[in-house]
Amino acid sequence: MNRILILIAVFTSLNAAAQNVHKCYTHEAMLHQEELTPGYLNSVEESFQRAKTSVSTDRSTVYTIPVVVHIVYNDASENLDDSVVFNQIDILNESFRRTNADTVNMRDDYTTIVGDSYIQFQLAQIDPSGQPTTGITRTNTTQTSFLGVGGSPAEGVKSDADGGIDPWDQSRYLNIWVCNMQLFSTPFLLGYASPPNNLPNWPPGSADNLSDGVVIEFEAFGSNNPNTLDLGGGPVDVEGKTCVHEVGHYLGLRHIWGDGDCTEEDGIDDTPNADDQSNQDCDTTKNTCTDNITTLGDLPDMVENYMDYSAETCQNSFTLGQVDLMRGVLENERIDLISGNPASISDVGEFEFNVYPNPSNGTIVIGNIPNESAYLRIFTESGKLVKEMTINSQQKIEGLPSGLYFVQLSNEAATITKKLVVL
Ligand SMILES: [Ca+2]
Ligand SMILES: [Ca+2]
Ligand SMILES: [Ca+2]
Ligand SMILES: [Zn+2]
Repeated sequence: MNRILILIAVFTSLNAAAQNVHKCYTHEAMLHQEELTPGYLNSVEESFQRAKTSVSTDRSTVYTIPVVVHIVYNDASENLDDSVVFNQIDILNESFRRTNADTVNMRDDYTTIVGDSYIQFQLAQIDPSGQPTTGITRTNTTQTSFLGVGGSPAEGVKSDADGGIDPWDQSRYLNIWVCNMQLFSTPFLLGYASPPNNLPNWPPGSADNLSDGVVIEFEAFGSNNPNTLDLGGGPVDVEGKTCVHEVGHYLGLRHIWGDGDCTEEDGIDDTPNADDQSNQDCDTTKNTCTDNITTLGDLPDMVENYMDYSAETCQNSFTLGQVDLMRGVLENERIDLISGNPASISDVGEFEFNVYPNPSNGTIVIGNIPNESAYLRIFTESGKLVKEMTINSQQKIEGLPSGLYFVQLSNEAATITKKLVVL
């Protein structure tokens, strides 16, 4: 399909939804993908159900996801400062760890079903070729808007050939592209994301039409963004929660109202259902569907949930059911993000350990390890695993050839990675 046709298709759906701003295009993007590659929705559904049945019973291991933020800009205002990126990562962390100050606004109805996901985010410290990085890329583009470019809704931003930038290894990094997706100088959508879809029955390459990751309209990124977000009805409050919502999709969550009336729900037992897109604001008086939530029964529509379409100013939590599903996705479909991933390099975390001497001549000692048993992995600069073992105390490693290595230690609390130079 050529660009003009896609743009017409997108524009038609804009008219249909004129009274409801497209805060997020994920559901529409999935429907579009289904047209291109029939079976996609079924595949995502199977993935979702599998995640649901393999939810984690352990909610306390901290998972750290390496993130690369691709700033793709035409106008200087779109070239967001590093401080906006850092701010957005902070907001992801406080939202997913539920340390955000506005949780005090949560109504009592839900306090027993919301919580910390123990999922956190960190700008990548090494790039796919093993080089040090800030985890931020900047691409100057001739595209004034990516809406309809390279595949609906804005897939061109994910491709060098269309004026965007190719993803980093999508199994090892969460790729977030930030760009202009305006139509007639007005943002058409605030973001979209790809739900997990790594099923073995999926033909190789067919998901290329919806390349994995998250895309955010540039004015909706971060809470300290100097640009004003105006969807045609005056300035809108921006608190960085569009990105939280889209990362929720990326980790398998659906819209809390299930993209339909009271007969359609999100597959999560502890989230109250709602009528079709009923909440575009912070209206706490609505109760549009009758729920049967364990021990709680019926609850009002939950405008406090990140996966609603409510205003950012009232969103402050995920439910524990949502937490379990996201953790299940990380432990299955997206396991490579968190396990054996040299990209998840971290010098700070739940514990500390030593690698010495560093630089070394090929013989090192891993010391001060966190507890009785930890799992050691050593990767080369290019990510090749060269040693792995369980260690119980100080461990000597000999015979490492010259080069840059990543020494990674995991226990139940965290995975920490350190750089090692062998001369
Ligand atoms: Ca519904
Ligand atoms: Ca539900
Ligand atoms: Ca209800
Ligand atoms: Zn959404």
